[in-house]
Amino acid sequence: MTVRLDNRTGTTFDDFSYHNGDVLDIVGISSEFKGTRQVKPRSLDDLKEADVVAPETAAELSGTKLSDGSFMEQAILRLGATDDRSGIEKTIYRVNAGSWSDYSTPIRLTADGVATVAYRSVDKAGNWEPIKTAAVAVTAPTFANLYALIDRSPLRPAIKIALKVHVKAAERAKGDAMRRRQLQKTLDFVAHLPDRFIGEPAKQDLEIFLNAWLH
Ligand SMILES: [Ca+2]
Repeated sequence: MTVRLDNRTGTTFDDFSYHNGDVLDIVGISSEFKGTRQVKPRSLDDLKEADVVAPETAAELSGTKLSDGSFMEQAILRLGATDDRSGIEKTIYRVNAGSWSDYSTPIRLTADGVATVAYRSVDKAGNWEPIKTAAVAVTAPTFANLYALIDRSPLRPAIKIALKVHVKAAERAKGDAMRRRQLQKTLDFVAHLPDRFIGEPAKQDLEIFLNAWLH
């Protein structure tokens, strides 16, 4: 196959701005001359630098973070892709071992623990970006997580015990209304603890946790 751009198109050598190694998308009139197939561009407008570069997808996480870096109750993951030439065809993602889905709206992650989100985009020329991943830790509002938070917080032993008594009462509460009342009492207890009994990060963590559960 020969590409033939001759001076009948009005193009001169000096007009031709491409260099050795450039990859071009070319359209033109096809013909066959002495057994050789030819493509004849009609003008320089028929030559375009090809899109050979994959898009780039950026992930942005938002939510309320606890001091261990996990997101309380939920994390929102937004994906934004940019491309150098042809533009974004689509962005796809999957959570853990799930199936791939087209990305259209922000992804809401609520499952307790660390989720691995894989994502990539493709441009209109078919260039796929290598798969990127983001590990997202979420702390769900559960009694197990609340006890664990209390256990790892730097609190005086007596305060830990008092807090756990409050939480135990909430855990044993019959019905949702009663549980909420007990959780509210726990929150009030935390809020009124003097600073010398509870460090700022621990207090903040417990307040974030209980508020998320109560909202
Ligand atoms: Ca591209």
